[in-house]
Amino acid sequence: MTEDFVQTEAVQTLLDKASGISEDGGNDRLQTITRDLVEGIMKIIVRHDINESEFWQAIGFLQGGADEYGLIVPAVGLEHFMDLVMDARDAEAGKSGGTPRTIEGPLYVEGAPIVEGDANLTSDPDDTDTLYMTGQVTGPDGEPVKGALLHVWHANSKGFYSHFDPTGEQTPFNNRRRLKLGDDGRYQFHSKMPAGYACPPDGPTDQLMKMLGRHGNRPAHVHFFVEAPGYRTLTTQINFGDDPFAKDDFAFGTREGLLPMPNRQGDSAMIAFDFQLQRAAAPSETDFSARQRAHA
Ligand code: MBD
Ligand code: FE
Repeated sequence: MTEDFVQTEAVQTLLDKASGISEDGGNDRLQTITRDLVEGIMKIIVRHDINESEFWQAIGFLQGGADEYGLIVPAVGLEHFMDLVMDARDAEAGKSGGTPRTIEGPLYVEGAPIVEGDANLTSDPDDTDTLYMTGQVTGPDGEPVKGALLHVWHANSKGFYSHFDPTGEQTPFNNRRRLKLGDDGRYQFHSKMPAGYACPPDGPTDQLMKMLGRHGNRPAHVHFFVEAPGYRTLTTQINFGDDPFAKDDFAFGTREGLLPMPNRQGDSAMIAFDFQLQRAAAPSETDFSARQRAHA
């Protein structure tokens, strides 16, 4: 059998009906996308001779993995692909420059405390080195960005994030803050050094990675959203350049320009990192994406 099977009248009629494309009502864009999506799956079934057992095995995986979609999506490269798509669309629209974007990941929590000045992000005891980070948020001409809010979140020394910690040991918003910056756009914080992240052992993502012959590890990293009036909201992160997984991130979040070397001395590490924002070309560019996010 060849993929031409999908082009037969019986299958094409099925697709028209199943996607609602031949109905008067319904959402046109959703009908078109649904039709293409289902047709794509049909072609894959035929191309790879997928039998009934394998088909239901795949459905079962998607069902069982539902609460790990936030992890499966970056693991298979789709979240990074969205960054590549947004970069390419920006380039087409003549929008360039500034700190590169990179994936948000599934572990942001809304409503972290808003703090000013030299901030401590870590509420809980954690027997590890201290990370000191400083830098400045500027605009395209190097002007300090006024009134910025810098969202920061990272894991603890076990690689666990507060609100998602399987040991249940962390207090709310540990290693999560929103830094309210002044007119000079400068920020400064310290916290307990994060360790790299590993997918929950034997969970759906971990199982998939093993079956693909891959690992489920990320290097130690710190996530950021940077928002400021008149500027495009930036989603990014830094990964530690000296981590063994720095260039082997299962989530494809590490990017050139986002891989600083921590300056380690004794029991502390310093990272200086500046953010450059693009100016918002439309008010909507100061918004966050419509992604559903956890809240405490
Ligand atoms: C993380 O901490 C993360 O940032 C991503 C992208 C995926 C899983 C865990
Ligand atoms: Fe992360």
